[in-house]
Amino acid sequence: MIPLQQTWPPEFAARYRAAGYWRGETFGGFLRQRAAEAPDRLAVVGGEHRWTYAELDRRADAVAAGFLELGLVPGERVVVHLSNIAEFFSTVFGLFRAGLVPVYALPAHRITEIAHFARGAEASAYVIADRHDGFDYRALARQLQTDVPAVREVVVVGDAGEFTPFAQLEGASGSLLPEPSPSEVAFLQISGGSTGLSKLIPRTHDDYIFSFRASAEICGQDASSVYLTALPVAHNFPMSSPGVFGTLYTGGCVVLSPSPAPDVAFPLIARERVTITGLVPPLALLWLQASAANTHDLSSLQVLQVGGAKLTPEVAKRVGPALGCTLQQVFGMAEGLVNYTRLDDPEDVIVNTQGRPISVDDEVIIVDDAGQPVPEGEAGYLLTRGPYTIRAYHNDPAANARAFTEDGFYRTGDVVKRTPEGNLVVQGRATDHINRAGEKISAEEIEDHLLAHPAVFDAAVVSIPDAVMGERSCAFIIPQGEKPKGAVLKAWIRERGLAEFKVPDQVVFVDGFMETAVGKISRKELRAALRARHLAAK
Ligand code: J2J
Repeated sequence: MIPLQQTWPPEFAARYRAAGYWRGETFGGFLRQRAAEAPDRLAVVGGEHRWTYAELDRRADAVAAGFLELGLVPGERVVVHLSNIAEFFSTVFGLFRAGLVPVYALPAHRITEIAHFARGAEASAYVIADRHDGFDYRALARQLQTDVPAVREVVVVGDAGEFTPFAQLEGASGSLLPEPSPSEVAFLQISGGSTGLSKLIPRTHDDYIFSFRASAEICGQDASSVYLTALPVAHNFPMSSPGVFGTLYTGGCVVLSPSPAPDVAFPLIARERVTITGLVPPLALLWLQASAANTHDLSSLQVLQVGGAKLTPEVAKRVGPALGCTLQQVFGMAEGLVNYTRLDDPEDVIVNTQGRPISVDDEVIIVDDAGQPVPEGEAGYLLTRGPYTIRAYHNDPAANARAFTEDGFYRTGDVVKRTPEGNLVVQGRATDHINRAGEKISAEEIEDHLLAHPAVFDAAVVSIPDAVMGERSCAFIIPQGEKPKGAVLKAWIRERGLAEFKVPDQVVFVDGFMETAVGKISRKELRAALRARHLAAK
């Protein structure tokens, strides 16, 4: 098994420790501490479950023992593919306690993505719920074990069929293992996949705990905070900015919403007296629309965070008045750096910027094509390095060579400007992915799948501005032989086992890509030209 690592040069690590960012805490350790301090305080509300800190702590121990009884050994990786259910927490804290490494997948992922994560992480187990949103994850598990036989264990919350029931793990007991080292990799997060397939992001206990502890402070969280998980819990934003882990770190309560739809989330806010939640911009828009006819008591809500994609100032202005809370813009990435507008920032900053980094040791530089810093206030590529920004992806030298500078800065791919006060304003991006309502789609990945269809001669997938989603995906296709129907190509993407959000929103057939182009142009230039031509024709 390829060892997991995430290392910072010793002088940086020493600095981050000396500054008190890395405190030697672990996931398993902080939960133990909260449970000792306030055993009866509510930690997690999800479906029928209402678990106190003591209850969550006890369940995590049992599940840890259960995983070890299955024969898994510390250091092995486990793909966790759960939606917003309480068992997500007993699973991941159980894995942390057993020294096993969760690999976080989103509910929308399907066999192609899951097999890719399982292979890349060399996973030996897979945790699912039986069904969610009309989809049977056990069928996916069967396919996974055929495609990736190294996945020897499947654990199922609910009706397990031929697999191991999660209830068996919850009933286990066994001797406890020592806590892992805080500088070890705690889990693998998934990258937005800006080029090609998603990459695996190793995060350590030390660096990640710093990011959500500091985020919780910025967001004014304490033991009285109630965080509503409206987005999928495994996404980095609701997980850590400050999200569910920031909330549990400060002794607050996490409420899991099975859906972000206002008719589900609003009653939960009222019932559980939710104080903070996070949304992507299209959902914020939906909540604003729904607030006009809302009859639920949303008065407990203090902060609505919006991030994952650019929020327009017009929508940003409406949040406070419509929902009676403070808007916080969040511009973050699973690789590390997270920026926030602060709760007491002037309205102009909250509405028009994406905020500033968590810590003074987040180094941010904005450079031009030649890698030289741009004059202050001008737009350029955002590079960053700091106490919770990774220095490398897992086992991917080619991606690492592209994504990191020689002195360890991560190339975010985002084009930003910095205001005189130090707030960042996202202008666009250098990489060619589609940010569809906060979900990132790699153009290259979808093009490769389209090219595998016999009726496709060539394909280019581009982002098109969309009033609701921010961007939608459009596949330009040069057919081969008889022109297929657009619906056939969309179905093809689904059949290839990809997440639904990757199915092109629009398919446009063209005779050729660049009739006037002479010589060879890059895919990036081609996509830009197709987008421009398509928009001009409107
Ligand atoms: C514009 N673009 C944004 C914003 C992210 C907190 C919040 C979000 C993420 C996330 C996250 C944006 N305005 N407010 O992990 O902890 C785009 C940028 C960025 C990419 C990262 C968190 N907020 N983006 O969205 O890894 O292009 O993380 O580089 O999914 O989303 O995507 P992801």
